[in-house]
Amino acid sequence: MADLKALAEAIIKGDQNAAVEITKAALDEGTAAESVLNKGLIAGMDIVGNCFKKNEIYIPEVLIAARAMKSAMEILEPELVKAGVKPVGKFLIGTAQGDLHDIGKNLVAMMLKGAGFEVVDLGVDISPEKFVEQAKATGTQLIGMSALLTTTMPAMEKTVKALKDAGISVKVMIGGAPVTQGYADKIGADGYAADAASAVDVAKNLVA
Ligand code: B12
Repeated sequence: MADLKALAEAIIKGDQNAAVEITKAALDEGTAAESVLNKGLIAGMDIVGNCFKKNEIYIPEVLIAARAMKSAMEILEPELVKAGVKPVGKFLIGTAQGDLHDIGKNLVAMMLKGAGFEVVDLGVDISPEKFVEQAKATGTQLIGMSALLTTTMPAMEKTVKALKDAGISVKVMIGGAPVTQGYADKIGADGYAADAASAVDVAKNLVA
């Protein structure tokens, strides 16, 4: 019987080899891909997210855990597709127009992937027009925007307006060091989170 607790443990420790080996062994034994995902990978990332939220671990540990998760996901993904497992939701993310800071955005993308979302990462310096175009093209339910510069925050407001003007029914969540809940309220964004682990909770609530 594959040890999915050991898989979660491998993710928490960021042990890429163990994560890949246990995932392969579990699938070879006939364990359902969805169980491997939920009881192994997501369970591990959940703990990583909580420890990060409580400042018990820091960014490097999260990145190492995410790398282990990514390697295991490469093996698991084709099986999930075959089994028709639906993602929790689709999430489109990018940094605000003019903003090249992507470390926080990448962390949020990884944590949401870890929580079972299908993540489309548009990258950096995304214009309101591109967000609108990609929202239409992907049919996403949720968009995330990240800004680290006070000068790029207004681009978030423009993007929220552009999405509304285009009549796209999508929830928008924003974040980044200078961003606050008050700013999210002011520009009409649906959600805000101060860190990547809280972003998962906010995202889950927004698509629920
Ligand atoms: C690394 C860095 C850079 C790197 C970026 C590399 C990269 N690939 O990201 C480089 C060197 C390129 C850079 C460039 C610049 N930078 Co810079 N940079 C930083 C620095 C040191 C760290 C930022 C960071 O990565 N933090 C770590 C991440 C994990 O934190 P975070 O992004 O806040 O993300 C967390 C949360 O906010 C949240 N979150 C983030 N995004 C999202 C999105 C959603 C949807 C949600 C829900 C949550 C969420 O979750 C994350 C994880 O918990 C900061 C200073 C600092 N100590 O913060 C300055 C800083 C942001 N930079 C600054 C400046 C001024 C610049 C430049 C203009 C400098 C220059 N004169 O050229 C350029 C601008 C480039 C551009 N157009 O974007 C200023 C901004 C000042 C301001 N008030 O606007 C800062 C604050 C430095 C300072 N004290 O002056 N920078």
